[in-house]
Amino acid sequence: MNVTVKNKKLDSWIKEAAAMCQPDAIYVCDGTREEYDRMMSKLLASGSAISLTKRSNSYLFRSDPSDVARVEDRTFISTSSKEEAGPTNNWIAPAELKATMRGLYKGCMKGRTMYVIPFSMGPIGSPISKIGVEISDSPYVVVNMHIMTRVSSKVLALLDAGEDFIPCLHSIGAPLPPGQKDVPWPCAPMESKYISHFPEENLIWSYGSGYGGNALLGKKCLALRIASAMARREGWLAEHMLILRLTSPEGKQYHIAAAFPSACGKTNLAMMQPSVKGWKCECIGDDIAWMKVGGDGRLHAINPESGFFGVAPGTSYSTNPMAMDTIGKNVIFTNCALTDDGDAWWEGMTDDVPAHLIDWKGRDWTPESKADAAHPNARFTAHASQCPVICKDWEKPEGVPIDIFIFGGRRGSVVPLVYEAYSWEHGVFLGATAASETTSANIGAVGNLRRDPFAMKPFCGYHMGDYLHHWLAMGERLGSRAPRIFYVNWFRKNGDGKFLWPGFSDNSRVLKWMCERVDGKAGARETPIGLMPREEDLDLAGLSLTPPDMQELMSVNIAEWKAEIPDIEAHFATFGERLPERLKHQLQDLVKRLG
Ligand code: TSX
Ligand code: MN
Repeated sequence: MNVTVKNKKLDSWIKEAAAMCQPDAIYVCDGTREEYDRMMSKLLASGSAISLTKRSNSYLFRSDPSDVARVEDRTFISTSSKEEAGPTNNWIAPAELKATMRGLYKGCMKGRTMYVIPFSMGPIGSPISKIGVEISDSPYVVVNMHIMTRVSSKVLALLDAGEDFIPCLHSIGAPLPPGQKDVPWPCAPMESKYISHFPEENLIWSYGSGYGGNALLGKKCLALRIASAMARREGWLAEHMLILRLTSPEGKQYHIAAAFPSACGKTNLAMMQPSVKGWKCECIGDDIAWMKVGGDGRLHAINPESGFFGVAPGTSYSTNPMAMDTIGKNVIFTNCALTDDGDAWWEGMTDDVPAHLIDWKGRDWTPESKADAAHPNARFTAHASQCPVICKDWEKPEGVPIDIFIFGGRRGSVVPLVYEAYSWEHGVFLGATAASETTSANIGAVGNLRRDPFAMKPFCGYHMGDYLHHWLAMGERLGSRAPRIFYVNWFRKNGDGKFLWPGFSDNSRVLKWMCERVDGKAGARETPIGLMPREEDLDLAGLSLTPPDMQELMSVNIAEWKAEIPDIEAHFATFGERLPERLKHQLQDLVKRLG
C-alpha cells in the first residue's frame, strides 16, 4: 500500500477486502492529474483504451458486448425483511446475499491491483456532501471516478480526521491467472453479476460488471439508492433530478429541479439555452439532486456529482450544443464508434454519416451495415466545469434554493404540454403517477406505458410507499416555502404522428410561465388535471405554432383521462398498505373533477 490510512474503519475494511479478494497490489488514489495520466497510459498500453487523435486528451473504451448497461435484474436492495425493500426492488436476505458474494469475491482480484478511491459526493466539506470510498480492481473505474466525483487526498485527510464514509466494494469479477493475457474489458457472466445495497448499514457490494452505474458506485448506488434511504432517516431528499438556474431579464433567479424517466432528454433540458428573449439558463447538474431544508426554511439543492456521464447517441449540435462543447476535450467515450481520423461518432451526432467507421464492437462499419455503429447506451464522461453554461454557483456548499419541481414523461397522447399541481399533495400525486412510453432506447416493447414514480423506480433504496410518505412529510415541513410542482410532456403528437411542440430551446417558454406563476404574475385556468396556462399566459412570440395545434397540445380529453384511472389504480395497488391515504384521496379527487 502506497500510503498509511489513519481512519480505523477504513484501514480494517481495506485489510478485510484485500484478504478476501487477494489482489497482487493495493493502491490508494489521490485524484491528481498525474494519477489520471498514469492510469490512462496503462489502459492505452494494455489495449483497453484507444487514444482519440481528433480530441485532446480523449479516449475510447469498448466494453464487452455483454456488459453495456445497468443490470436492473441483478440489482438488489438487501434489507432485513423483503417488505422493507418494497415492490420496486429485487431482494435477497443480507446473510444469504453476503455469503453468495463472499464466495464470488474470494480471490477475484488475483493478478490485479486493488484501487482504493476516496471520494466526496458534493463539494468537499459541504454540510450536504457525503464521503464514499470505492475499492475497485478496475482502472477504468478509477479514471471515470476522477471525473464524476471528487477524488482527492483532501477526502483522505477528512477520513484520517475521523469522518465517516460509505464503503463501496467493486470487482469486475475476472481474476487474471499468471501469464495469461488480459482482455480489453474483463467482466463476469450475467448470472454472477450482483449490484447489492445494504441500506441499513450504508454499504454497497458490486460484482461482475465494469459498466456505468454498476461500477461507478458514487452515482446510482450511493447518491441515489443508499442516499435515498439515508435521506428518509435524516429528513432530506436524494432525487433523480437535474438542477438548473433560470434568470429573468430583470435579473431574478429561479432554481428548478426536474425528474424525468430515461429517453426524455434530461441532459438536454439541464443545458438548454432559452429561445425567449432576455432569459438565461445555467446548468447545475443533469442527473442527481440532494436537497436539505436550510436555515431559511427553504429546500437547498446541490449536485453531488462533478461530471456528466451522458448518453451519446442523439447528442448533437442541434439537440444539445452545450453538451457538444462540453465534450471537446478531456473526455472518456465508452461504446461509441471510431472514425478513420481518430474521433468518436454516434448515431444522431452529425447529419452526414461517415462512409467508414469501426463500430462499438471493433468491426468495420459502413452506412450499409445493419447494426448501430455506436451502442444505444454509449456514453461520454466529461467534467462539469467544461460545460460552457455551468452555473458559477454549481459548487456552492449550501446549494441553491429550489423554487420549482418538474415531473414529466414521454407521452404521444393524453397528457398536455404543462399543468401545475393544485397543492403539494397533488404534486406528490403527479410525481407518484408519472409515466412514460417506452422507446427503442430503453427496454420493453415500443409504446408501452411504464409508470416510473419520481423517475425513481430503479433508484429508490427502500419501500416506494414509504418514499411517497416521506415526500408528503417534507411538504408539511416546508409549508408555504415549498417549491411549486408542475408536470410537463414535450412529446405530444398530432393525428399524423408529428410532434406538436418544438421542444428544446422553446421549452423555456414553459419554464418562463412557471416562474411567473411562482411570482403570481401569470394566469392559469382550472382543469380537472391541474392548473393550465391559457393561450395568452404562455409567451409564444416568434413560434409558428398554429392555434389549432396549440389547442390540441393543451387539450384535456375527459374520456382519455378517465381511461387512465384503472392503470393508476393498478399502479397504486402495488404499494399495498404503504400507499399514503392522502394519495388515494388525490386519485378520488381527480376522478371527481373528471366528473
Ligand atoms: O431532449 C429533448 N427535449 C428536451 C430538450 C430541452 N428531446 C429529445 C428526446 C430524446 C432524448 C426532444 N424531442 C424534445 C425536447 O423537448 N422534444 C422532442 C420531440 C421533437 C423532435 C424534433 C422536433 C420537434 C420535437 N423538431 C424537428 O425535428 C425539426
Ligand atoms: Mn439518470
